[in-house]
Amino acid sequence: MQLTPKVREILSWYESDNPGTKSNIARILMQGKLGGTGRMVILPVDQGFEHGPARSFAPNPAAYDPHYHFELALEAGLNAYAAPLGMIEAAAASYAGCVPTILKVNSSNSLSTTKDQAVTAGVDDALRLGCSAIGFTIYPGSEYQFEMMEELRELAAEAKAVGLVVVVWSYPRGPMLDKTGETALDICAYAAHMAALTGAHIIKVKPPTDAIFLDAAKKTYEKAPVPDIATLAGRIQHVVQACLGGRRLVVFSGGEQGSDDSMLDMARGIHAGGGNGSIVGRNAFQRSKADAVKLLSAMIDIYKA
Ligand code: FBP
Repeated sequence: MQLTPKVREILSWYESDNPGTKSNIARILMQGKLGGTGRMVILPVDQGFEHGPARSFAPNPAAYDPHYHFELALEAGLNAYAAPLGMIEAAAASYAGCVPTILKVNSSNSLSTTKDQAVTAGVDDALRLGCSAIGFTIYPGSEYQFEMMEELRELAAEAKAVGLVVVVWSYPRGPMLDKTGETALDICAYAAHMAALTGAHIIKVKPPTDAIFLDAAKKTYEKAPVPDIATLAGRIQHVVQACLGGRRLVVFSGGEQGSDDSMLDMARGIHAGGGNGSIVGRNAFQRSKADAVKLLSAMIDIYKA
């Protein structure tokens, strides 16, 4: 496979990584309809763990079947599919080598009152299942944030040593953050930066609002305002900058079911701000397959432009 100049450039950002990890980054970047562009659309299906099976799959019961998500990722021409151990194991043989997979190695659930996640899979599982990457969530701001970061340190070192990619979901939450704070621009950029500092190759955050939450940061933002903070593109650009000056891949999550138009607007903002793409779960698998493929294709067309 001939890598495009864009993918070669991106690989050059990862100066300490071995050929195995670089090959796996390339595998994700070269896959699907956005292959070679440096942009990505990824399907994450860990909501069954995080929110429960009915809340996740009842809107489109076909999505209870683990095979469905591989088919969706393939039909839509996505770059990768991310899921917890059981989902990948249940379809591993049928789809071996078809689409790069990201094994989600920690998980939370809606029965917990604490902002923490359990480690539910390991690097050995990722290798056994032919995954390109491990995925790990941190909750900056939670009472357990430091333990989560320490777990990530160990798993990331192990993954990198055997040539896997590390994808970090960085979701601020915890006692000092209200709903506004969780997606405020300063907090989102901070969370993305911390993920980059833990050694993530690919960073996943929620799209930021124009709120500035931390009192300690307000003065700085007043003195050095974020250009175009009123637009999603301006805010995305700030988050990209926080990802080691744009030297790390950053993708933005889709959120709860929204209209096609709202998803396309989001993709336009991410594209214009220089983000590397979207990681869209509920807005993909809660629609019928035909509707999901249509929406994802329209998003892909925006990223291709
Ligand atoms: P969605 O596109 O469905 O929002 O998926 C992205 C994601 O990060 C999932 O991987 C995760 O399960 C979910 O969001 C967590 O959502 P929330 O923070 O709303 O519980």
